[in-house]
Amino acid sequence: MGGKPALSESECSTKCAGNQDETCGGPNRMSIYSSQETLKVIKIPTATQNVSDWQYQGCITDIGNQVFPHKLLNQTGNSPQWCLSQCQAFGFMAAGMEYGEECYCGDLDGIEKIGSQPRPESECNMPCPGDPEALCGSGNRLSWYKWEGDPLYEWGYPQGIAAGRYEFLVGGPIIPLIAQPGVNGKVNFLEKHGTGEPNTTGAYEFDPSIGGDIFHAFRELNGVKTDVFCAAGLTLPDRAGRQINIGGWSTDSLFGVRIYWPDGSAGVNGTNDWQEDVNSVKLQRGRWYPTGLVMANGSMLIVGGQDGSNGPPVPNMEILPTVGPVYEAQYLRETDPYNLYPFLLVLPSGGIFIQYYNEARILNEVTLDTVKILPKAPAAVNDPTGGRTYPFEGTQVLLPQYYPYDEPLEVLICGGASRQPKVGLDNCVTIAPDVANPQWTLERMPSRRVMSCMATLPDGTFLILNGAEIGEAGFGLADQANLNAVLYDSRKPRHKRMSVMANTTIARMYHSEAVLMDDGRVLVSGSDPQDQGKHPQEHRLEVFLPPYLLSGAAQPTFDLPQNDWIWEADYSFTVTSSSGGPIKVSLLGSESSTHGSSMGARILFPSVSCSGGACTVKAPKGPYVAPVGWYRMFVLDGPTPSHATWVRIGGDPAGLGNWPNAAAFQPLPGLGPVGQATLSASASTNATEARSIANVPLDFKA
Ligand SMILES: [Cu+2]
Repeated sequence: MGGKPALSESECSTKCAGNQDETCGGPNRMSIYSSQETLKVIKIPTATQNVSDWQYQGCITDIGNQVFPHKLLNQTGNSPQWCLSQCQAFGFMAAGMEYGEECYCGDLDGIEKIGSQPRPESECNMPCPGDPEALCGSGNRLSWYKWEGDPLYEWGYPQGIAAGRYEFLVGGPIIPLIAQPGVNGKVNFLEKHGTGEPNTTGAYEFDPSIGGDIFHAFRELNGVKTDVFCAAGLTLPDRAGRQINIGGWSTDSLFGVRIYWPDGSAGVNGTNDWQEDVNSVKLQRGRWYPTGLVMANGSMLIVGGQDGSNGPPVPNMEILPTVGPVYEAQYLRETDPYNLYPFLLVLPSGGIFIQYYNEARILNEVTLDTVKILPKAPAAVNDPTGGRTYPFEGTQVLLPQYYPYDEPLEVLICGGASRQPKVGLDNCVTIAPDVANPQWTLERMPSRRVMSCMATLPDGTFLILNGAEIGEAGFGLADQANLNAVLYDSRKPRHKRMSVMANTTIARMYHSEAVLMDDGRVLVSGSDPQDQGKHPQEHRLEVFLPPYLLSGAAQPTFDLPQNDWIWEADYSFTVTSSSGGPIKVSLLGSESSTHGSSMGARILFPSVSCSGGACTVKAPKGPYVAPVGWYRMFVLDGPTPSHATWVRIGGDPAGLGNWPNAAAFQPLPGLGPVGQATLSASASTNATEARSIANVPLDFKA
């Protein structure tokens, strides 16, 4: 420490006591021998002034390690180079080293918040273990640096109506575990057993056109026989747009397959109930916390879960309607219990994307074998073992696909949690799975969020909301509700896409949901935290009004005569808009929201041409760009969306309209065009080219 080479060899001139022919140092001089070829002389450590665009700022106090809150420990490798590059990768623009081995990442406001004070340079005097010529603070002293390159993130802070607005909508009869918009323009709610008032059926349909009238806004549905806690939901591509609910909690519930045929219309109650008979139609494996996906061939892939409360993992997948045995996936076994409600989607390449815990891969849609393993998703700067799926629970959506759909599809995942300690992640990650060498891009979020929800909006933006800053998903395991909504706008440059929007006053913790309604508002529901009363069991429904509904512009209207589409065909519609300017069309995949998982969500912007109010839209390419199923079509007049009209794209190739052919599920909608489904409920005339499930190739079929 502090040694340096003497000016001349002659300063080591004292003869050695045991051998007068050799010299052994001199006054305050040491003769040094080394087993290395050349001895590396370490200079007196000094503060490194800059590392790329990081600039050294000085030595400051850091009592309690709070100035920059994200702590990394590196007992052998800490250095300005190492520490600052870690912080930079996760979007932190202030950082420092302390006590030699400690690295801290944070933000500029940390210094003021904590009241940190400058200290003489001499107090930051510990060399860095990874670079002993550099200084890394000392006890309670930070050598701190500021990023002075292009900002690593820029967030928008819109004011007034540009920030959107939360509004109270209506009290609810239950806490919906699942919220699912239906082809009848209503939103279906399912609750886990016992969340609502005693003796509810656990199933209610909410009619947004009635809205705040609690006595008429909800229709109670019967027929759910087992517990949907915590199941998956999808909309079937059949002509009726039936909703399916899959899996659940314990015994028969685990195997549950429940179906609802949405009927009625805005302001008019339907009469249909849920249908369920676990003795005639059930999963092959019990699944608590599974995910479902309508595949390109029109049948369903159901993945993962656990065998009930505290049960063993169910690290496999199966097809519905049932064909073949289950497909075992070792990677799901190895990542249990952090892979529940995995994220699934159909890729334009024809593969199936799966993201689970902090891993992701592409599966062959026929064999379900892995085609490509993607890099691990980064989590927290100080914890690569954090994750994105339950219980670390972030949310995944797809970024918009624009005609002619030749840009690689990108997946967006926001929020999640680190493992040690369990803290919400303050970043989103994106990846384009189909490109040759896919890499995750990380963008800082303005706040931490676990149990995030994300609503795909018709203008191609995404509303990130709900959840908590601390903890993980599950009962009583999270704290510090995140009351702020963030808007993610994929049309802006990366790292500049997020805006801090309006706040709510209602904590939306575990089992809260957010779905877009047909009128363009976002329905925000639930919270079932069971945390000894710290946060309420939340029955109130709110809506979030995005800025596009607050501008005062009238929502355009349109009339679409044909809503049963085949890919790449042209469909005419007429638009009435107040601006008379150019319009756009978006198509939003039907979604079911539970646990922050928006199963089925995607958004496409097809080609549109208009002459006055007479327009033509070209249906997207299928079935990998726009998988079969129901979509909501919106017309956009500038930023302002119309109400949605539901369209089906790609027919019902798996013939689900004739499934399940069991007594409890009669009448079936049958096959054929959309419009007639309600006219002849039990007819099953085959008007479209249907591919039966038996013809769906599956290599692993027994
Ligand atoms: Cu749950």
